Amino acid sequence: MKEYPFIPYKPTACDDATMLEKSQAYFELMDQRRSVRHFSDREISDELIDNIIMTAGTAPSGANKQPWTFCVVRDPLIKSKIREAAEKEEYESYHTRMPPEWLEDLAPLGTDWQKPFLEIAPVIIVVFRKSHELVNDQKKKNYYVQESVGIACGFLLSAIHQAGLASLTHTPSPMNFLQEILHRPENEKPFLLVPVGYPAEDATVPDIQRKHLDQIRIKY
Ligand code: IYR
Repeated sequence: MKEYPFIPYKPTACDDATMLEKSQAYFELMDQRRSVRHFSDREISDELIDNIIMTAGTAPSGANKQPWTFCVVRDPLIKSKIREAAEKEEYESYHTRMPPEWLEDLAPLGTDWQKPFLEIAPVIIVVFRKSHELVNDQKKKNYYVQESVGIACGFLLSAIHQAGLASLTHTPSPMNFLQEILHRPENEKPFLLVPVGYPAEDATVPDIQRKHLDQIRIKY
């Protein structure tokens, strides 16, 4: 197998004070991001979504396999099918599958089995992970797929927020129905469903707190 040619790499370095300023500004921007469950139906452009997805596609991945597909759903009929299937699973989850402890943990957040945002948000991005590629009918394995796609989703969420839009990480469970509704091939499995849009005028979010730095960082 041929090696890639190696090219010089110079990240956008600047002086220490500017770096500190930029890192502070980025933290403050990301600290504003919240999961939103109440969306406006206001449209967002294809170009905006394409830039966001290109940003997600810059994520590192095992052996640079980029084992992801981002489905952009705007079609109201497909959105209503997704809502119907998701609510069916979520109804079962909330009523019979989630143990009491899980329901107790969710109660302060006010979630339930109903997911109107799946029809209201103008765009749903459904992220698929590719366990392998099919090259001439041969299975070619991908590596660290969960990690790679998880990182890409992080990039996706930060790009959505940076553009000034709201999103939700939604994981109806199980979510195989997405593979069927979106006609994805056998090597693609649904990973995350992300409604994207403007928050509704009267959108609210729970007043949660982030853990303090001392609770999440250990120095050696
Ligand atoms: N998937 C369900 C339940 C849910 C689970 C967790 I963990 C959350 O942080 C939020 C919701 C739902 O979307 O309602």
